[in-house]
Amino acid sequence: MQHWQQPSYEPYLPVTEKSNPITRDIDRANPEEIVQMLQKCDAEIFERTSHGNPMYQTLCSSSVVQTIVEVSKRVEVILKDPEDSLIVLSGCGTSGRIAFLLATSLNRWLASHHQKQIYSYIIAGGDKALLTSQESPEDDPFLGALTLDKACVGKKHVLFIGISCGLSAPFVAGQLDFCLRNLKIITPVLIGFNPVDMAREIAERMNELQKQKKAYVLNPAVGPEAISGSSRMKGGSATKVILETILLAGHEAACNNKAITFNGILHSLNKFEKVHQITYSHTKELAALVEKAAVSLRRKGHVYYLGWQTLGIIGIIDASECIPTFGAGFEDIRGFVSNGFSEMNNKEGDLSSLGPHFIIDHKDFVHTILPNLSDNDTVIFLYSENDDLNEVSALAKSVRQHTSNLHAIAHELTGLSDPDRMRSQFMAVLTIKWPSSLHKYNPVLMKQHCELSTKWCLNAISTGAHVLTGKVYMNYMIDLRVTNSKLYRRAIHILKRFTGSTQAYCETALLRAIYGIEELSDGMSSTNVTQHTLVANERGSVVPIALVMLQSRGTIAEAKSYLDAYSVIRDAVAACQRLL
Ligand code: F1P
Repeated sequence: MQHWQQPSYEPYLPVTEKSNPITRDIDRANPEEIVQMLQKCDAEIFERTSHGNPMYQTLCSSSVVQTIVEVSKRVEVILKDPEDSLIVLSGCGTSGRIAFLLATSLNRWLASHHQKQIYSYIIAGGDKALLTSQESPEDDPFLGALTLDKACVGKKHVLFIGISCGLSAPFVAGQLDFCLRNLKIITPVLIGFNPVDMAREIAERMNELQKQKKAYVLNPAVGPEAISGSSRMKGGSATKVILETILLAGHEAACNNKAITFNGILHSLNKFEKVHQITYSHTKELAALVEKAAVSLRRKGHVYYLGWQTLGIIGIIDASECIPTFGAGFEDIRGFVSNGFSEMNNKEGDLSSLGPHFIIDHKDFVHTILPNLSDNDTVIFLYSENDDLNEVSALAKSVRQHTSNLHAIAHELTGLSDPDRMRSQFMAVLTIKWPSSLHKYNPVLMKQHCELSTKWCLNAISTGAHVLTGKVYMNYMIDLRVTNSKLYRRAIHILKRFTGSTQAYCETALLRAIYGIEELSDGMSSTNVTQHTLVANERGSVVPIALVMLQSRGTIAEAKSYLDAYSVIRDAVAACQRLL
């Protein structure tokens, strides 16, 4: 049995919030060790058995595979009768971004085959949440229900897939509640990675309805995240694997009459496991990129991902998530995609007028970033053989005039391109060769595999670089932004974990740090969590400040001046423990 599966291991935490024993000392690891730890953590997604622990089902458990079969059949039905039908994918943060990516990709595919585009996505906070963190709408169940209600107007058959890795987002819970009140029209599916008894009550209600095939819950345990609670990593990847398996099976059944079977689904999941193995067989090259990115961040330089098609979008998503995850500056790691918003194809169109966070086109990179690029910056190209390699070469040439620190992650699919010509353009190219036996020249499958592989590489690069710059303590991101109820609970847990103080004591310290006052008024402590998180959104370092206050029994000002002296979180925590 895995260590984290033992009932005594962090018993009060759901799986997605537990700390992973594999990465306990990730903050002391070198780049290669970091990548190896991430490889092991991600391998848990495909774990075959729960080692006799009936509490957990895994992705390949027969009950999970069977539910995937059932949901795929629902997709098939909708695709065969698309009039007045809709498939809605919805989630918050990373889950919403994955929903967006899949819905837009499949709609594009349907359009190119002259079929009705039946996918729609919802992300809490609207399209600006695709590129920036909008955590507070995540806590609003009514907003969730309202948005779904609007999306369903005039539809007779709706398959709703709500994603919440922690099975905890009130926004998605509100939508599921709406579905349960409209079961004649909507079939709801919930995707997440905790057992239902560790989740919101709505998940249990859905579990009951599953027996009558009116609702479905897909909730395998995939193990704790490499950085505790960072569901952008395994949570996002596992969501992508499950949804792509379901949707592809549904499409092949509807368009090619390929029956949806238990073994067929298992086969598709096994292919994704192979994607994991192939990607991580490049540990050394990946570790070199982690190192380069860390050096750039340490020198106050930047990391730029320049990608083509959806690989560019994967880059933008990974980069934007570093801001809420690591408290990174928005300039630190940035992503750009060829053709900007026309490639994104998002519902609200070109958002570039909203400000610098929404400047994502290669052309913008060339105009605004390129002139000041230096060797302190790391540039990583993301492309596959299916992209316009002349365009890739031309941009590489322009970048090389400013920095030699230019790398690429390239996907070779059929071996038709001329890899040597491309290789000479970069300092190093991490070439991932995909055996044709894996994708059988199916363009949808090729794309899915390249995207997931790129996601794993970039998650490793951005996480590894921040770990190496001292942002993480053990495998906890202590300096998290406390911007919604889930993150508020996580912050209190971290304070308890490192100080041994009581829940009440930790919550008071957190609120003092959030409101910046020594004595809380009665009104303040009784205000609801949403109010606290709105204030916390405006403040920096609230959790480290609360931590030092708890350890040193000092004032807010003392805690702040103390933290200013340390840039490495483990050093700050160790030093403040010495204060006792
Ligand atoms: C949604 C989410 C995460 C994000 C952060 C806050 O989580 O927005 O994507 O990384 O942790 O929550 P979930 O509902 O999918 O668990």
